Amino acid sequence: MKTPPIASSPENASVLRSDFFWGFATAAAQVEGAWDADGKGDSIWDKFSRIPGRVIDGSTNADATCAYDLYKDDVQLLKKLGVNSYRFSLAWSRIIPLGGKDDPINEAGLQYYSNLVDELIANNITPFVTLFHWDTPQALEDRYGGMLDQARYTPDFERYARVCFAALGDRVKHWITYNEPGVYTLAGYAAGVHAPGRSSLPERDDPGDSSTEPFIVAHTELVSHARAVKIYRKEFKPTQKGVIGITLHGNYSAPWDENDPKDVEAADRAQQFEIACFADPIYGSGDYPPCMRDQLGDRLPHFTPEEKALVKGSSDFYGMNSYTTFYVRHRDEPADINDHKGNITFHDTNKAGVSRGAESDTPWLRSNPAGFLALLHWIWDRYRTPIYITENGTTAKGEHDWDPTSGFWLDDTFRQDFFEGYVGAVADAVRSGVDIRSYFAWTFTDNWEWAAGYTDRFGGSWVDFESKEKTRYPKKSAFELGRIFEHLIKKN
Ligand code: PNW
Repeated sequence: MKTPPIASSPENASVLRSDFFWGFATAAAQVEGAWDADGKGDSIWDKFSRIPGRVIDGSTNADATCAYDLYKDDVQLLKKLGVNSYRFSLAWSRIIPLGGKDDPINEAGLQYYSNLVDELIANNITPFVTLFHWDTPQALEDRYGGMLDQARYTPDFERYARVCFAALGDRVKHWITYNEPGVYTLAGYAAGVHAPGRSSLPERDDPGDSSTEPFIVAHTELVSHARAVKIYRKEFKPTQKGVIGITLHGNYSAPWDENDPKDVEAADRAQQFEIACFADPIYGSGDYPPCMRDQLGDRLPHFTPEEKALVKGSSDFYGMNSYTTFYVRHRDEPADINDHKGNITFHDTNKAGVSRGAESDTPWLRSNPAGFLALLHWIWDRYRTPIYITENGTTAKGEHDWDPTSGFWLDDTFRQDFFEGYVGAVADAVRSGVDIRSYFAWTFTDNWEWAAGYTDRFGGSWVDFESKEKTRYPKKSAFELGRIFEHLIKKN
């Protein structure tokens, strides 16, 4: 793995296209709060977070950062940070409280998003809008099991998408259907640690089947994504002229022993299970990777010929979320029935004892710009599709103890170094021909980090969750990122 020069290096000056988008990303359930305001319905995360023991600090997202109320202030803060774009998601149950195709639309919910879009555009900030960032309407979960029922779910998602395109598409030109279908399926239906909290562990979770349900749900996401894209391209794109795609997560997997062909193969297989599972059907072969079929057999759904034709080519860009790198080792034993990762083990150090990177404040996340660079090349070489980086960022140790009354700002050197490294990788990849068109840092402000509650501070701004105003204090890295992109983006 090659460690790229840091972003601020002189050779990176003006390497990014003049219309490169940079900004911060958020998700509705993590920031909005106002969980029942103005007619909003429950999402599966509203319900899940109220179940004792599900969120590590016992918090719910009922308030989060109060972004629903504070959106005008937030747009001013974004402007001050100098971004040219902002990625956020729509809460389906705010727009259609019961979720279904025949259920009523909540005009107040739509109006909120319309106002947010207007406010962004008035401040020269381009909106990137995600339709689905994990918050399925609870009513659909209750009605038919949500995404487990592809036949009933898909028309509901199509109708929701159509309502959003019709209401916002005159101003929104960048659409993302799903955020990280892979994390939604594995955390929600295999591990059971995210909503809707199903798995093969009935003592703790709702009774599911970790060996089949994640793949059923993944299939539903792929097909319903493609149907929403078809609607956009046919009914809206001709006049609205926007682009639409999906965002996939993926970390880089490096072989534990680079001289062992079985580890080299295992590392590539890990990426096929995590990334190609979704990306091959859309950007590649049009089907699941053969190594997944080999291991999973008929537990992996089959695309009908119609589905295959629909899904292949159904994304105008590759939406990429990535955070870290793991060392991966092959296993000699046969795969467990509940294995979803390609029959491998993950390691923090490789055979030579080299660490996978400096520790953040989040156990799975370590800083590794070289792995990020390698992953950019892996994705580009395999799919040759323009890449929008839609999430990348980190937590940093010690931020919970920061004192906002200290009079000094939070000098988050760990995160500044992280950005220098990872954005340096973006610049390096672009210099060698990879087509990258955006970079969104995760995340705008500290927020409600799903099952980790308020214990993970990923923000570019520090939030005083104790204060009624949820006061935001920009961290130094947020300004540094602006300086970096000023250096990198070509001036017209
Ligand atoms: C993303 N992993 O999830 C989500 O899109 C965000 O909503 C979330 O807040 C952010 O990353 C930080 O966690 C991920 O284990 C969760 O590799 C876990 C992983 C990757 C992404």
